[in-house]
Amino acid sequence: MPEEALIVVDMQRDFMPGGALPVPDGDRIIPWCNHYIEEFRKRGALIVATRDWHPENHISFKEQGGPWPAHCVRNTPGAEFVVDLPSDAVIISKATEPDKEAYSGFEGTELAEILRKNGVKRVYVCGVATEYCVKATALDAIKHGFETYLLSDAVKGINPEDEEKALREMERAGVKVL
Ligand code: VGL
Ligand code: ZN
Repeated sequence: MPEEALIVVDMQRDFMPGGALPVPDGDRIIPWCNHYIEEFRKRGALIVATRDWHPENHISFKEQGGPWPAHCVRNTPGAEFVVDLPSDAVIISKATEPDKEAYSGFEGTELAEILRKNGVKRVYVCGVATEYCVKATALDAIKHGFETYLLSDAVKGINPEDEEKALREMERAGVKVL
């Protein structure tokens, strides 16, 4: 049983430069994420990829009174992964219901059960955006009792100050920032 899991958060086209909700320089961490996917796969870790998988009328979209432009609408090119995932990667779709927002990969999904069933004790987190979905996922991982590491060279935030704050907040909660 793999004691470890790599959780790649929301590495999707709409979060990259040119996408609907771009994370500045988000594409610069693609090679790092791919590197970790390969390394963790070699050491037998479970590879998990979360994705924002919104319906067209999602509550977080401006048209519905939410904070964000429409992004990562399920089954559209903007929702596609931009990293290379092995065929046995576990794909976790989140925020799939019109009226529910979910930044964390654990929220409203089976992620905690899947990790537990696979014997996972330690999780390593990378992806975007640091101060939103990465932070929420790492904090929930701690709450669920997993030893949690942040691969800080393979995360990217929308706003540098918020990203810095998010890193401190994760550290205070017990996330080990590598
Ligand atoms: C995210 C804003 C809206 C994220 C998702 O992946 O961090 N941010 N939806
Ligand atoms: Zn979203």
